[in-house]
Amino acid sequence: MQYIESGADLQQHLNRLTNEVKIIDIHTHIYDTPFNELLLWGIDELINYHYLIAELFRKSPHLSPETFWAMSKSTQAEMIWETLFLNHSPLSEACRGVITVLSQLGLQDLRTKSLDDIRAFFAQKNVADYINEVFRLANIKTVVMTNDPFDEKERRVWLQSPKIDARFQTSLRIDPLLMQWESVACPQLQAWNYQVAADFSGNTINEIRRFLSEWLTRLNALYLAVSLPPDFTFPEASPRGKIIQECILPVCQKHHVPWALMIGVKKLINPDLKLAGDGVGKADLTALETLVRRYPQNKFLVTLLSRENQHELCVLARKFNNLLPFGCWWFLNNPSIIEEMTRERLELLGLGFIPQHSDARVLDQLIYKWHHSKIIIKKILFEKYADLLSAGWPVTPDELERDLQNLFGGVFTDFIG
Ligand code: RAT
Ligand code: ZN
Repeated sequence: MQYIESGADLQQHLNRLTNEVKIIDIHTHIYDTPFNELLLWGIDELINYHYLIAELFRKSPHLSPETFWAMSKSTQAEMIWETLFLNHSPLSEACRGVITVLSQLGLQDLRTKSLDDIRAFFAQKNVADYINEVFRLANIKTVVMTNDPFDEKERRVWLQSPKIDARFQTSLRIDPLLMQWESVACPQLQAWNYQVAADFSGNTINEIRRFLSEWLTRLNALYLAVSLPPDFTFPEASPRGKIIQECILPVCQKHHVPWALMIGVKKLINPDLKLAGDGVGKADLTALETLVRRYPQNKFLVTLLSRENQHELCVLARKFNNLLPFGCWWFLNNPSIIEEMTRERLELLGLGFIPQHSDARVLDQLIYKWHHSKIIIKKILFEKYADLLSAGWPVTPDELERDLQNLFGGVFTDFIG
């Protein structure tokens, strides 16, 4: 058995293995080609990312949201490019991401290029080939899409039984069912001929179950997902509490799929900013504790938006093996916080967590989200394996490879079974 005995060797093996490991990206917002315009890619989409739109408004005190939203997408991109990249150095994580993508795609001498030069570079690409190129550069094995039957454009595609590339896996996302039962989900289900009533009379519960079952089956979904506010509580005497208890939990159990809870988003705290207008709040994890304790037959994938909740989540996961923490979500997907969270999770959970997901909304973002995250994860892994070596437990290259494959995919596939 050949052990890795020096820091230099450890570094070398980690460099090689983090480059080579194939990633399962368990939460994204990208789509395969049958979804047509829902698949976002290219420079204008990259620049119009909602993370950057929020940054644009900070730097443009005289820009009104109405004016901005009335512009064409290309004019919006020009304004963001000029404001965030040319008039200031693009130091934020989301800005740097655009630069990483362009560099990794092979665009050289970026400082000599205009936005139109960059557009010309993308104009030569064919989307099917470009998906291959991005997956190769980011070393992605599969991505899990976020599939929302309440999105009419997406629903229409699903009803035509599209042929989906096996690299694109699915998850059923049902926010309106829990967050807007009376105003959106109930009337929508009625319009789709489910026999439901806002007051849950008659056959409503069975019909909601039928809706969930049909869509889990239609999508062949790996999990069911929902994003929840920080004040989420459970149990709760509300439509949300009732649907969770009587529909979500039993249906997930029956289909053997985990329920992914993404908790901590304060929707539209600045409505003028639209998708860029959401905020964050610290959650009370008593609700999650109750769920994982009361429903040992259910599996829960959980990501929390507030930095302050992360330690508590790790402790809860130590007590309940039906709970799997995943990713550094949204406002946490920044080097300093990824570093802190990854270290904390390794210390409390060993290799029993999913360190990252990309949340890519634009195909090309897979490149930077993974490139940036892997640098940090590798750094923390080096530190932890070096500590283990000092403590008297050197590992072999094969063991290192096994561990990395678990972190970047195996833990998830084992959990979903
Ligand atoms: O990170 C994001 O892009 C957010 O806008 C959300 O999509 C979030 O990740 C979610 O899935 O709700
Ligand atoms: Zn997301």
